[in-house]
Amino acid sequence: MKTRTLLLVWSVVSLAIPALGEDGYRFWLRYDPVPDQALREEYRRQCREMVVLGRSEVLDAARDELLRGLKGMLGQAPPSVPKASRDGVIVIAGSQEGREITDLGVLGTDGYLIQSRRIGGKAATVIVGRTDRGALYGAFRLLRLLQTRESLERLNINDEPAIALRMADQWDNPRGDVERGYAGASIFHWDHLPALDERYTDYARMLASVGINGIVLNNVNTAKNGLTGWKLITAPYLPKTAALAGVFRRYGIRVYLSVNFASPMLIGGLKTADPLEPAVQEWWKNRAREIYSYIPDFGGVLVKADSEGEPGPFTYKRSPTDGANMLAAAFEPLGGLVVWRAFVYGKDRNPDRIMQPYEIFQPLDGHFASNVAVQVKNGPLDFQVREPVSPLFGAMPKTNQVLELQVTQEYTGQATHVVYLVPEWKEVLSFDTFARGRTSTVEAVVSGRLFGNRHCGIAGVMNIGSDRNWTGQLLAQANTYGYGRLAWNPDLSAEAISREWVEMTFGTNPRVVATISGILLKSWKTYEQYTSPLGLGVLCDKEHFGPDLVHRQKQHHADAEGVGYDRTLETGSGFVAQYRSPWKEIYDSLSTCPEELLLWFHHVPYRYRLQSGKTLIQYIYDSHFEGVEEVRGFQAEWRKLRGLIDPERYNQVTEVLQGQLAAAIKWRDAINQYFFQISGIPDAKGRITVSEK
Ligand code: GCV
Repeated sequence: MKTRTLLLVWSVVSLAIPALGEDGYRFWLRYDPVPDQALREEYRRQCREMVVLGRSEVLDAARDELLRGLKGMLGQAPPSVPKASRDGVIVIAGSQEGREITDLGVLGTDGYLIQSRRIGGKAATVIVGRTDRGALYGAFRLLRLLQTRESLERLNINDEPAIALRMADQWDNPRGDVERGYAGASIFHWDHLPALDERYTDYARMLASVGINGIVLNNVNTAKNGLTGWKLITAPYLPKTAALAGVFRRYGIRVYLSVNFASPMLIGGLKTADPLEPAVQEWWKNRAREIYSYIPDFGGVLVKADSEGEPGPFTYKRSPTDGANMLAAAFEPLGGLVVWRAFVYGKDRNPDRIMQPYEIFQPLDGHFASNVAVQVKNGPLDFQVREPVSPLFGAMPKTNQVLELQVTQEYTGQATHVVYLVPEWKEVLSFDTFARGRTSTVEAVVSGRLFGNRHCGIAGVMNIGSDRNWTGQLLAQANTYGYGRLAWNPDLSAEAISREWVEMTFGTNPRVVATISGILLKSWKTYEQYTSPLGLGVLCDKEHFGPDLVHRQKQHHADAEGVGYDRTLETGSGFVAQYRSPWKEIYDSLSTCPEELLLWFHHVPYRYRLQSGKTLIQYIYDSHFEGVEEVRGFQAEWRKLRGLIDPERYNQVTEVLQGQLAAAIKWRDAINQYFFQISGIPDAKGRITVSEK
């Protein structure tokens, strides 16, 4: 057979069979051939050639991605031409050139337009960005349209991010491990850098495809227990960081580093890190200049100070504003941001630990420099499966605030449990703080819209590692994807996001989409059911894996009569007072407190009747049994996919669900046993007997 015929046969065959060796590495940017021939032909007619207007490395990345995606999905990459020569041209234009083609109107930073229109008399699909980065996002959007089999006819898309700063926070240690990482080792090989690894580019593509524009390369813990993250701002490491910054820059992502507050001592040999000491201030200014000499567009620094062994200004009886503003003065002339975490608590403060961040930070509102942002975890404690929203949101109107979410599943099942966290994050973002009357949502705060603050944002503690499928547990990729999509548009529904992700990752077969989405959308509630329902809070062991209720008594306060942490005004810690009305009153009263948070705010007798008429204790028992049954339901659903998706990924998830079932049973039995024994109240359905232990 002649070579041309062979190629033709191969291209027909390769379009018909799914790619072999599926392992999840290609995440949602798979670009497999469009199987429907008619649709593929239609797309081909619409993507016959490509014109790139403008020159920059970000536009190059956009062009390369389009070529790669179109080649994969259509079997041919459109030739790049200087000017539209026939119908079916894709025009991609950066910030300057775009203005000459179309009116960008009030399109915001990082936004893009995609329009079907005629250019030089030819039918074209035009992608124009407000910035080159916007054009890159537009390119990913166009590819998504094909991946989800949308029509390319009469396009008139106008999209921009709601939140300016969309960060990926890595808890990666330079020695190679990842704190709270469940997907293998760190992808960053500091020993080999500045030599680059292909995976860096693929990670940058992953992040850019969902609109992430900043990455903190290292863990917020930088020195405790022998960690060496503090070294990253020293001369031997800066060329390595610069090399990584080069990779991410091409995808519109600025690089940040976590720094140690005591760096002037650790690195500079000074005797103090007191922020009011001129030598310390000078040291940071010089260090900032040095960093920028390697990385001119360096984003800034993230600081975990006075927290869990990391040093901070408290050592010198100085405040977080003293510390943050000193750093801000060093980075401000260079365009750098200082992100200061509010995850601060200590033994000598309020015994209800969750009250401390508000007590420390709220009074400082109005005192932070304009290039400081205070980063607050979604809840007042620490990424539990259910927490109320942190009362700090909306309580610091004169301060840039960043919402910190945990994409890695530290307390939500690690790589063992399928838990899609987007529904939780949606609840957080849409929570009304009532800071300025109604619709003062967390989203309105962290988009900067509510108070007009410039450097607001959202940060996700990422869940990726060196495992071939990136996230350890394959379906956890939906969290990576969902985090980015929500950061871009918090109004997207959890359903819409899961549908997009499934279609891009597993294909558009409606049965596949409905089945996987169905599992994902139930999974957060299911995990809550068999671990910690009704706002019970932290029940896990010290390593945060299995259950250990004895060790967590100070969190759930279970005794012979009842369970729950009394945080009410009259008899409890008074935490409810940190919320504005009406939340303060709603949470304070047992009868109005939302049941999913009941035990977070109230100590409740076991025989108390919930709205359903069920007693509290029976609810706890039932919830755990029901949660386990839900996991069995997931397994049954997943089995329906056999033959509809590739066997490799089918088997990967089958195994995960087996492990999840075993773990869910362990949680159920440990918790139900504990409550059975402490309350002495039997399960009305007779399922719990005294354990032999
Ligand atoms: C990076 C929790 C986690 C720690 C984490 C810390 C933080 O305590 O268990 O691993 O440290 O939060 O957010 O700083």
